[in-house]
Amino acid sequence: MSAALEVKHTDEIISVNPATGAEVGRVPRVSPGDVRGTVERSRAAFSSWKNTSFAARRALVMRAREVILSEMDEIAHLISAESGKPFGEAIAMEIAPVLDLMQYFARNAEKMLRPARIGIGLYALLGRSSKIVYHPLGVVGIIPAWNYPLSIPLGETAMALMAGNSVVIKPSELTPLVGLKIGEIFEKAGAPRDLVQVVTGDGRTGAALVDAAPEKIMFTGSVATGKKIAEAAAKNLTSVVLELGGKDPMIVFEDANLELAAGAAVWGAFCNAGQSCSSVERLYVQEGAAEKLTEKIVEMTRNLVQGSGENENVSIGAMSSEKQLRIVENHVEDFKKQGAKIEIGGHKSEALDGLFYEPTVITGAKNEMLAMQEETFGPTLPIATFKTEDEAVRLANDSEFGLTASVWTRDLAKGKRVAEKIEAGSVCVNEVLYTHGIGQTPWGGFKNSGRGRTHGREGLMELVQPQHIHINNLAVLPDAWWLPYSPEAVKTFRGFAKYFASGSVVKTTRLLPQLWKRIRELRKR
Ligand code: TXE
Repeated sequence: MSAALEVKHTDEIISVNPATGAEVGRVPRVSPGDVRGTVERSRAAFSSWKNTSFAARRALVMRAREVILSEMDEIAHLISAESGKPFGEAIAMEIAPVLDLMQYFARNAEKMLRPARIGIGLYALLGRSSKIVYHPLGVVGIIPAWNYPLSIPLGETAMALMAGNSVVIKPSELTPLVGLKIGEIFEKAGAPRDLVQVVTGDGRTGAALVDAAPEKIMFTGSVATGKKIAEAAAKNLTSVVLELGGKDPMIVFEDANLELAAGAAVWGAFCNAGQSCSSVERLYVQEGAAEKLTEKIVEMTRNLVQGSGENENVSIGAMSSEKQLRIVENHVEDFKKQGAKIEIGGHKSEALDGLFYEPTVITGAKNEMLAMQEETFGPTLPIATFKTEDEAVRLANDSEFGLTASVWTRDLAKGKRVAEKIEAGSVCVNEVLYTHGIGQTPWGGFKNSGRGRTHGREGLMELVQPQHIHINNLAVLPDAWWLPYSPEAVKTFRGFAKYFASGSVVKTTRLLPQLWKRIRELRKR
């Protein structure tokens, strides 16, 4: 592969189109000192933004949507040029879902973050009440990967802003111009100065952002880098949300609609050239349906056009980097060595220059094989078989990862039962891959697939700090547990343990005479 397709290590990063090797643009590699300055400016922007009304925040996010809509094709071309994905896929899988997420949080964050009264059981009988108020955190540092260079950081940015935070994004070194575009979108939308800033660079710039102690880090990428970030963030007690890899299983039972399941498997494994954290990386089909399903999958795969993302007839674009292509080659080689069969594909595309790997269907896969355990992140679809429901669940859960999964069956009761047994953050029945696009629902993984959640109510809660406000609405008597202690106090505390802590009003009435004695004792002192 030509050197032009590598990221060059100079004080600037040259972004190249992985489909053609052509330069897309150049950006600076921002130094650690400048990153610190950026975070300081972000903190200053936060001090005003945190006081804005939800209406003002909503107006900004909705204006940013308008900017995106007015530049939709230009943005989709940029995504396609930097990442290699088809132009149409950039619209379908990045722009449309993030626009939906933006309008949802713009319209609903206020309601979701409204101060809420909470039930405090018997303490309410003592005239107390409690409510939760949600405060913004401060500076949110967003470190995304290259596979969804617009939708992941932009969605997190919109949510962070709605919660009252300021944002610093360190985009992937493979897609820095899309990252800068996010800053430009908010600038055009009239965001206050320094509210959304973008620092371009590689891992060192990312590490500098973590070291600059923002209040939160939202990271998407590999497990190895996720661990490094968690360790570095711990020095400042910065909390992190980690969206790491996946090895997502698709389980197809004999009673499934095989035509649909085949289409879902082909899209789920090959869209974005297989570089989605929720890609179908392992397909388990019940023995009786294996032959028919495989035939359909191979036939559909044969008809897919691969090429430059600019061509609207292209379904499979280039891979994002040479490093990623090598991983796919190694995994396919391993499948071959271990005795699995390549049904179609299995090579770097010879007919095309650039980083293209043929969509590849493999049968005879076994969980013991390396590529059934490590994340491939490429256009491969390994197929294995199972006999029983229990075996399917066991095979699917035999992984260090647990991001998403899907279960295919016409028996919805079985589908739901199996779904709940799968160790994954998001499990679909008769659907595949796309739930990251539903911004209303929480996104995140079990096991090594991550920590914390993005999206949904749970994701919004990652971007605020809850404050408990507790009020003694009567406040005329001392509390029985105040100092000084005495034998009367100890008697009362026993009563608290036996009656009050039971949660029962009836039992607690037995405590009242003793409670009154103790309060009188305190008042006399
Ligand atoms: O990710 P990295 P890479 C998986 C996939 C892929 C592998 C490696 O299996 O093959 O990860 O991809 C920044 N401190 N996923 O190398 O290195 C870096 O600049 C702070 C799954 O691209 O994790 C980039 O912005 N930041 C995943 C981001 O981290 C650092 C999506 C991701 O880089 C840093 C992508 C450091 N020390 C890859 N080092 C998914 N869940 O979707 C690097 N970075």
